[in-house]
Amino acid sequence: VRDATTITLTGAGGQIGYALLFRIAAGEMLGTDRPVRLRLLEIPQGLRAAEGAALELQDGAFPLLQDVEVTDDARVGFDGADIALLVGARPRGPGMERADLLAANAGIFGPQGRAIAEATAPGIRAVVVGNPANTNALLAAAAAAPEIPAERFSALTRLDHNRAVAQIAGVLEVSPAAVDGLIVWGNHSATQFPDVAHARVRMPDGERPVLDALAERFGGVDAAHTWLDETFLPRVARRGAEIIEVRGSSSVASAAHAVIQHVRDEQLGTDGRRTSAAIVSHGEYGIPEGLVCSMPVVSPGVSGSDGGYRAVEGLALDDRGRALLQTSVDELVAERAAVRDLGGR
Ligand code: NAX
Repeated sequence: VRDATTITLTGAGGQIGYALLFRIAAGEMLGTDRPVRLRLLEIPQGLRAAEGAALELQDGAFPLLQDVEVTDDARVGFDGADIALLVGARPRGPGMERADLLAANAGIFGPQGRAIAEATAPGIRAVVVGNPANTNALLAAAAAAPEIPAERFSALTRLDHNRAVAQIAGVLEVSPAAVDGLIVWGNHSATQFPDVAHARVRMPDGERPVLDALAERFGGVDAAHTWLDETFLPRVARRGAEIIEVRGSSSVASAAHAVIQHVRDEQLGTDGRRTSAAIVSHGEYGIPEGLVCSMPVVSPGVSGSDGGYRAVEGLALDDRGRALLQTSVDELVAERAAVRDLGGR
């Protein structure tokens, strides 16, 4: 059994927090050989809900759970954290413009970035879930510099990735495990680009590119592209809205599941398998440097301050793909411009 890992969860009194905590305590995120210490960071209005979750965690009598602390003080909350799950964010209120939303969250993620730089363990990895996730991650990373390399921050697009895999698996009538190499590019928003160009699928009669399997399914390459453009892409990009419409509330358990997978893959490694995560661009695929943009990634796992997600380079994008990625990148550039000088030091 290894030393305990300290995990700080912000927004621990909220819905995703509630869906996450018990799975972490059960060892589903880091493995059943890793004891965990949980720090639940909330704002004053959320403290009682987080305290209630802490009582229930106690009632789970989880063998791996060493300690739970609930606080509304960021310095206490991030003290010694090895992993930070930044889920708490300011939701869009009635009549709130997107610019107001960006500014309100800049006021959260800038200070949290500073607190992370000052209080966490040297190998800290932070994933931002709270929306607008990519730009919140950019702000937190900027505020944590220079103490913490920007590469230690990521934003969650694994839910989008899973949604895309599930749609492909559904239409081809295979298990999601048979679909490999799909990529979600861009922003965690309706402009995202779920890309199947490099994906492969194991069909009962052999493995092949997803595009070939779709052409067989729809009776031709053109019909496959029509389905991708008119059904698949909008369905994946607007799935969050569909869930709200049907369920009457935003995605919670599927989001928590994606967080578990994102962190597990980053920490324990992907075994060379590609997945999608929003990471800081170094100019890969022409994405402007410094943007937190979803792209294909692998992780060798994390050991000390090494490892974590890195971009998979060299995959070809055709004209359609380039244009779709550019639309999402333009949105990220606009978000960055809107929050420049907000939230930093
Ligand atoms: P909830 O409103 O249920 O919970 C949010 C919690 O965060 C609340 O308890 C609130 O008190 C707390 N909070 C607010 N500001 C805080 C701060 N400064 N420090 C600590 N805690 C703070 O929302 P929930 O359904 O849990 O969703 C959380 C966030 O995830 C939202 O921003 C949501 O938009 C985002 N999502 C992101 C997804 C992704 O794929 N990246 C998908 C799911 C989800 O929509």
